[in-house]
Amino acid sequence: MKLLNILHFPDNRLRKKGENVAIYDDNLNTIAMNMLHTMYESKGIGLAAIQVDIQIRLIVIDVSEGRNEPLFLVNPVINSKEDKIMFEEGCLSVPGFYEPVERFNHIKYTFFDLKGIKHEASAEGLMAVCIQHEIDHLDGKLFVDHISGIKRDRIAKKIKKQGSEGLVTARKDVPYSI
Ligand code: QAP
Ligand code: CO
Repeated sequence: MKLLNILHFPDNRLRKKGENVAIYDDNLNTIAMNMLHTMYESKGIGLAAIQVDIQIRLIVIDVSEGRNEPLFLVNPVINSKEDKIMFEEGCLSVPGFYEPVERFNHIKYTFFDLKGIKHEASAEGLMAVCIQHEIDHLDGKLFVDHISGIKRDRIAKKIKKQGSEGLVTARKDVPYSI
């Protein structure tokens, strides 16, 4: 398994959108496993393909205590959302910064698994927030887009200054494609 390089805000590549996955093959599975490995190594609970510079609609999540209940969401879509809440969020692409964001506490969503089988599910609390956060990534959106522009600019400046590139180091010589 490979550790992938996680892009950091304000990298423009985080603004790209993910394409729907059409082929469920070994390549997709390899990307998913490498993303999961990278997320666990980075102590994250969610990671979207866009964050590792792969422009497909794929998310890995694990909000379990034991960090042994991974979820792979391909082409996820939220069909209903209810009950607004404020949730303190962070992001592997915005290391060291946490801000409250308005989200929904209950969602219903559909997704495909790595074999291409469609599922319907519902989520609440942390899991629901995490799915909303990760789907934002697939649309080029970050949690800092939900906070004030002044705060956002200040965070961008600090991340650039600390040269946080490479908190998660990975080979940059292996391109992924699908
Ligand atoms: C998104 O975020 C999320 O700053 C996933 O130094 C966050 O995994 C959804 C992380 C909160 C819901 C609630 C952040 C790790 C991980 C950092 C993450 C850091 C190390 C963030
Ligand atoms: Co994120």
